[in-house]
Order: sequence, then structure tokens, then C-alpha cells
Amino acid sequence: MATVLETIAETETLEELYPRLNEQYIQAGWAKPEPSLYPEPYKNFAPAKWSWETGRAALDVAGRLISTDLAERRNLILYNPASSYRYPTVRTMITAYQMILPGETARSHRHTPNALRLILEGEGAYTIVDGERLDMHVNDVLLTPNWHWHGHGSEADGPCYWLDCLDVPLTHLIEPMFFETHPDGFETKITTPATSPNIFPWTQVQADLDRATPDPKGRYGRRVQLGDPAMATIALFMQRMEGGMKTPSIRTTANQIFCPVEGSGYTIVDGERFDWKRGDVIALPGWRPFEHHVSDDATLFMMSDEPVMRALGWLRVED
Ligand code: GTQ
Ligand code: FE2
Repeated sequence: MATVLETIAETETLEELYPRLNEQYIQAGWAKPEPSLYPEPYKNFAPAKWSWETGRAALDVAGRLISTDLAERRNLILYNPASSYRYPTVRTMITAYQMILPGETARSHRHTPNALRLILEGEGAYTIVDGERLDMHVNDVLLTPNWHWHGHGSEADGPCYWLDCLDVPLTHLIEPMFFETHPDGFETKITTPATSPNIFPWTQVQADLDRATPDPKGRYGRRVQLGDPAMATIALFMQRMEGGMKTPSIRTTANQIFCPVEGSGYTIVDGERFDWKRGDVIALPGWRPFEHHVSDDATLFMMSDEPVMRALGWLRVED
């Protein structure tokens, strides 16, 4: 019997070589069916939109059918239509609508993925982040960075809804996933701080927006960044644009997702039109040109993986 070494060494044609190499998990770099290098990003993810009306109705049904005792979270994942594994919203981030009912608790856990929430509706719910109770008010943004304990509770008299965004898909790609549940179930040893770096209250953000000057190129209107950046992998912005405004076409390697908090309009993404209003979610995959057309004065909450692109030297923006 010839050894592997002998068989390979005695190969006479490329046609014989390829299968012999494949048996050793080696592939000829010059004969791959798909190129490994290409001139610009593939369109692996689709521009897409989810409507808050639909999400809210589905959460109300879920409220009747599943409890937070059974579900770790009552969340509805907004997965990209072009994703075969029904999970990411864009390559690096996932968004989900979540709801909690009066008196419920969603037990505490921690994970290496970074997470944030934009509060959509209801007063009286709260998150406990590393032992600190943070009350949720409409349009507030709350952070639960990498490895911070967090659980949700509600003292409201009706359902409370919010939008989650996490970098779980990025964590899946890079692999450093860790997750554990809190030994107490729902974290109970808590304090209630007056302020926290993990909450951006809407009252404060609005005041900052009022003071902000519109960007001279007309790309964002009045824009404020929440944090600098909010977390290691995700940057957050609120941008206020006046009715009638049309932004120039922009493309960036950063993957983005936005949720209008006020107003209405539509966004053209790579030639496709997506109409939006409060609570809707729009996926802007990287390197797809997009432009906003504002109908009624609007404020958009923008989530972007640009800190990742910047840190790795891959941030390119064209406008
Ligand atoms: O609220 O902790 O939508 O851990 C997905 C994973 C929400 C959360 C999600 C989570 C959470
Ligand atoms: Fe979580």
C-alpha cells in the first residue's frame, strides 16, 4: 500500500491532485469554486423592514400563550429575509421586540454579547443591571454591556414593550460566547441610583437634540450620539430631521439598523423603498446606499456596528 505521502508525490495531473488533496483537507487556492477575494462587499443581507403594528400584535398574542417563567425572554426576533439561519437582522446585530406583563419578572442572566433596549410603550417596567434598578420610560435607551447581570420586571398596569438590539451574531462569528443564569433567579439585592451610565433618558436626549446643530452636509439633521460609543461593538445615535428633508445617498461598510421614534417618512435602500413610522425597524446592511425622505418631522434611533469597523480599520463611508 502506497502511503499518503507517496500517493501525493506521484501525482501526475491536476485532476488527480485535487481529490487527493481534498482527502487531506487541503484545497488548491487557485481552483476554488468561489473566490476568496472580491472587489467589494457581497449583498449577503437584504435591506428589510418590520412594522411595529405587526410586532406589537404578535407580542400581545405571545402574552396570552407564553409566560416569562417558561420563556427566558418574551421576545420576537426580527431576522433578515436573506439569512438562512433565521437569526441575525444584519451580519453583526440582532433586533427583537420584547414585552413584559404587569407583575412579571424575566429572570436575571449575563452573557458576553452586548445588549441595549429602546423603550417603545408602557410606563412601570424596569431592568436591573448589576444590582441597579433602572426604570424604563418611553424612548429611553438602556444598556446591558458584556457580562453585566440583567433581568426585567414590571409594576405597570398594562403591558410594556421595547426593542432589543444585541451583537449576538457577531459573537457567533467570532466565538467568545459565554452565558450564565443568576444564582438568585431574579436579582433581588438592588439599589436605585439617581443616574447611571447604562441609561440615556429621553428627557436628556431631547434636550441634547434641541441644542444640536444640523450637520452641514444635510446627512443626519440634528444628531446626537448616545455614549462614545455606547458599547465596544455598537454605536447609538438619535437624529432629528425636519419634514420635507431628503438626505444625500450614503453608503458605509458599517451595518446599521434604525427605529423611528417620532415622525414618518421613507428610506430608499439600494433602490428599494421602505415606508416607516414610530416603532418600525429597518435593516441597512453595510455598503447598500440609502437615503431618507422625511414626511413629518422625524427622529430616528440608529444602531451601528461602526465601532467594530473602525477598530479593525474597515470603516469606509461615502456620501
Ligand atoms: O432581554 O436579556 O431579545 O438576553 C435576546 C437575548 C433579549 C434580554 C433578547 C436577551 C435579551
Ligand atoms: Fe440578556
